[in-house]
Amino acid sequence: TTLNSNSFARNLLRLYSQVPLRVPITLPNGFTYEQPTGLFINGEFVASKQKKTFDVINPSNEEKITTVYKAMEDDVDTAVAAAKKAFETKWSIVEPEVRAKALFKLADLVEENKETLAAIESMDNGKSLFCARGDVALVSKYLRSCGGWADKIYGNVIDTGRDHFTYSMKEPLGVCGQIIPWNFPLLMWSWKIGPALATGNTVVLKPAETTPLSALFASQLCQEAGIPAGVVNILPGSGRVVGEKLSAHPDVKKIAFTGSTATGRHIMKVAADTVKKVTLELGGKSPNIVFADADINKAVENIAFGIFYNSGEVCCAGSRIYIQDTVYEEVLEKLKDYTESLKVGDPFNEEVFQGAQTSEKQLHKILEYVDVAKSEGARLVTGGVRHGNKGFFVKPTVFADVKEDMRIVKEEVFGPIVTVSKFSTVDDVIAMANDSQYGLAAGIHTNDINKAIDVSKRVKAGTVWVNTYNNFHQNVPFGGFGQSGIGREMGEAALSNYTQTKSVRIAI
Ligand code: TAP
Repeated sequence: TTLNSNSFARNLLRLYSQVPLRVPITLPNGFTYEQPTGLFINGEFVASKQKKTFDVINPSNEEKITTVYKAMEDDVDTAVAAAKKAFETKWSIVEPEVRAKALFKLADLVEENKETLAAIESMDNGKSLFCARGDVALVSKYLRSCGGWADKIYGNVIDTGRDHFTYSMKEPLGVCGQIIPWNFPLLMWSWKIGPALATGNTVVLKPAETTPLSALFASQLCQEAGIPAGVVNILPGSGRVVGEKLSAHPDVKKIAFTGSTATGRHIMKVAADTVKKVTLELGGKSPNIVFADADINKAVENIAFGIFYNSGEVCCAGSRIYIQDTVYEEVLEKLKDYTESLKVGDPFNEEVFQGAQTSEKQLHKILEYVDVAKSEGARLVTGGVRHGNKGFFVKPTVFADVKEDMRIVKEEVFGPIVTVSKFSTVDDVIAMANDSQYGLAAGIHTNDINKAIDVSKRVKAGTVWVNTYNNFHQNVPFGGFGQSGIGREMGEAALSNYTQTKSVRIAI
């Protein structure tokens, strides 16, 4: 009885002590802004039906930032119904120019709010302001690019002889469920909603539980941009409840997911019951190759940027470095010095390159991989420890002299840890580079254009960077070969994830 009355009291307390739907938050840089904390459904911030909430933690100081409402299955039903209605009555039937204008306006609003958005992202995710500003810049460019596509979704007139008139159209799919990770919360929000909205779909998006703040803040900008109520719905909540329900929901016609390969595989299975279209952007273990004829100093900067950018929490991180034998010691020495020169710490310090890992779970996962690498016999060149004892910081870490069958070479760590291997011939390094279940990206550093073209052709990866790395552009498709995913984001390629072809034959 005591237990029952205790839980009754707890439920009552939950129902009557509601979290406000907006709270003032003072950012670490001293600025104050208003953070929405509700679910964004049908153009309004609302409490979850069951009044459940969760705390959002700042990974740089381990303190609570705020509490937000946590969506449950019944909230998913409400949001999907709102998105379905908005699809049928508004967004899919307007002149495409209306969608274009709204996306252009949204891009402008992101630009106008760029410092606030970058600061929210740094506070919530732990990434340095330097990285967060880069994300926000790409967000506005990408949304603008989507606005440009919105009125250029064309079908074909197909010659089928004199007795028929035949044409095809590209139609939207309907309500799209979108599930995004915590490493690029705002950027993934834009990669998901941009092409979906441009092609006339409506969305229910679930941000990662660790990082819900920027997507909630940005959904107000959707309203301001004139995107009708119900077109964009945001449901903070857990993957196992909200993500699962979206993947199974019969009124959700498509799932777009970015995250781990294991979760992607699971989502595909759940979505199979209702035969949803599924696009996946998953993990990676991307090779980054330095040939002896490269500009060595530039190559060193690129390979360090390739792994330590965004604290190593990048699906396409160049986490396997391959150095040609004749320059192996020289590059390794320079990489060690360069890595040790990178400033780690408070993301709001303008000089900091690498901020905090996003969660305590990631911190532990990364440090466990340090132990794995050591026990496998990899040579620790630098790093390999936590940085400080408050906040989830890890020193940029380099392991050399690894063997290709070690777990540290095979498995995605998703942190600032890189392995370095030696190779002698082009054929050898291609075999090593392609020996992976993944195929998201690859880097090549050489001054020989023929070698660059040859290796780019032979390496199995969705993106190949030559003499650069982690270099994104809104018009360039991004996505994986092999178990790194299905479908491409950005550029024209992203549009086909959100349209279906209808063929019409008229007998004359
Ligand atoms: P995931 O499980 O893949 O999380 C990504 C998103 O999927 C989150 O929004 C998550 O929700 C949701 N999710 C989790 N389980 C789900 C389910 N059963 N159905 C539908 N959605 C579900 O990744 P994680 O556990 O946070 O991180 C583990 C590892 O995944 C990392 O160490 C890293 O190796 C990899 N990872 C890769 C990427 C990219 S971009 N390739 C991104 C993140 C992580 P919650 O809010 O409940 O977490």
